[in-house]
Amino acid sequence: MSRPLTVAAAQLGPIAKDEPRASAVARMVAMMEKASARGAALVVFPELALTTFFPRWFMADQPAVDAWFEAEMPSADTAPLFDAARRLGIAFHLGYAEIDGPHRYNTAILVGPDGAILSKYRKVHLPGHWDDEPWRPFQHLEKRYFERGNLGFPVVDALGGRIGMCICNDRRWPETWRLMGLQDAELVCLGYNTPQHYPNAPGHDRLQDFHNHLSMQAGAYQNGTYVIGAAKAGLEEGCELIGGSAIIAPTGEIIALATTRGDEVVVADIDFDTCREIRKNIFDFAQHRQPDLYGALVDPAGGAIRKAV
Ligand code: CDT
Repeated sequence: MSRPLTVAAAQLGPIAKDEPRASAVARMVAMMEKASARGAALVVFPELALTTFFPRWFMADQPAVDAWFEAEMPSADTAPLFDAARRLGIAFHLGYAEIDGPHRYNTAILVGPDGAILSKYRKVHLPGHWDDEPWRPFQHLEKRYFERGNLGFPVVDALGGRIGMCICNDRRWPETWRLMGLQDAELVCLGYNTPQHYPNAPGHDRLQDFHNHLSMQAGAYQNGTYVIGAAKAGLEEGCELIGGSAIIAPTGEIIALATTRGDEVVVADIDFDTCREIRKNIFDFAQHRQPDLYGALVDPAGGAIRKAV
């Protein structure tokens, strides 16, 4: 049997601090049109795709923070994405800052070709710090501006396969992937904003692209799932963001790769049935997992194991 789908990663180049959402949305609609012309039925956009990556600035004034958030989806600014989905018959994945009553999340949605929201995910592994740290060349205040996501790691039946989502830093954590693997995910969509420079460990700057692909390729292989990773890339307000947007097969192989740090669409043909080759052989969870020995993974004191031995 075969369950084919043509999919796209839509990498965004930098978005300036003063670039209106309508302008970013127009760039994204142009990429949806390109992806559709190349046969894609799904386009994945990056994390926080509607604006510049605002957590790089410390803001004490809550209304100033809230100006970066979306109170409704779709809104007047984002409606053109939903209109394009319907006009082109194409699904999309979008990352944005969500305000829900008193709660604020780093969120991603999967939208069907009819413009209906099929699934929502709120980022769990928030990186960075809480307080103003002016020594940094740029800050990373996700811990301050967002709450931890409260929707788990949903995997839904859509577009002929089982589709899950995670966001940026989540991709570095094996638990993210396995929780979706346990739900038989066949495609994981994710967006990222990853600075080339990591102020806490500058020795890792040369490794950022490697660790990006390492995390996504390992997540794909160890769970027998496709991955579409879409970057916000390039020099954004003095902060260089890596590119490397990629579509990855369940074998862990990269099957499409962006080569610029600007707006770029990469497309690949996938077949959800390929996931079974990995899941029925190497990673047959029912046959080979040993969950009775994995308790420390979910024990809050798990980090103390080594000391206790
Ligand atoms: N956006 C995001 O999650 N970025 C992180 C940067 C880590 S350094 C604070 C990432 O994992 O790429």
